Amino acid sequence: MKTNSKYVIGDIQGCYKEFKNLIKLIDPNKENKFLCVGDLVNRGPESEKVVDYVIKNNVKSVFGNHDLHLMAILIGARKHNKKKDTMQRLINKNKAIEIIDYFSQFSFAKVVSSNKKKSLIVHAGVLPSWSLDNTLSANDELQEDLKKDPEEFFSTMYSDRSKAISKSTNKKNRRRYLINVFTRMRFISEKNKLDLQTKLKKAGSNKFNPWFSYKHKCLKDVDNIIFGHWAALNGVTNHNNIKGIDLGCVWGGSLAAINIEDKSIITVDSVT
Ligand SMILES: [Mn+2]
Repeated sequence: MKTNSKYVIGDIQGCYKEFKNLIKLIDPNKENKFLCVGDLVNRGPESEKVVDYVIKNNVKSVFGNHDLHLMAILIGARKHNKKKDTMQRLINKNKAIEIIDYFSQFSFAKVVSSNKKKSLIVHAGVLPSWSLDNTLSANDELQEDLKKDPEEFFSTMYSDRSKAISKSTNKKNRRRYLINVFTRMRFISEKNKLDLQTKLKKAGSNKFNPWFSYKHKCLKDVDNIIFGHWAALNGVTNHNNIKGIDLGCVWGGSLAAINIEDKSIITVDSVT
């Protein structure tokens, strides 16, 4: 295994055993760097162990929808859904402040450089019309709001806001839309309207296409875009510079890490 490489790890979702197996493969001598594509927690069996490891080892991530959901629960803006969520043991540990403090350092979009290659890391995606500057300023806008008033941020976060909105109109709706773009988007129309209902490979209507199938302005500024979130794709985007790395570990698939330099992928099988 090469040393001094940089990797991005796919959606862990509480799959601690697979996470540890993958780290052993990509970072046996603790010389490589990695960060996560978000959704560290939920749906899987051991979110509490993943979070412990992440905090102890200073592992960084971009925000996924499930990470934000955990923060909303810990802050009291949302209830743990017993039917769908699997974070009760994590919540019972009473480490809300520590976890919120740590997760608050994450961003919605992050640029990682390795030699001459630049990659943009996001959980779900970015708008085709965004330059890298636009992407990073949308990230800054959200991060500032989150830090300024986390309670307000999380109590107004949940919504299927799907239509784009300009800066001057309604701040809450704009924030909801931007959060949905970065952490939940799969299909989008030419007018930047999101279809947040479909999780499969095909949209419900032909007005909507996968966000990565459009021409992306920010690929002028970065070499690659790396995302997770969309397990049904099984990593297939048919795009040389936009790479999906959610291989559905929590659904019995595998957990992936991509080397940002040569885009090679290393996987470990789900153990469940
Ligand atoms: Mn997700």
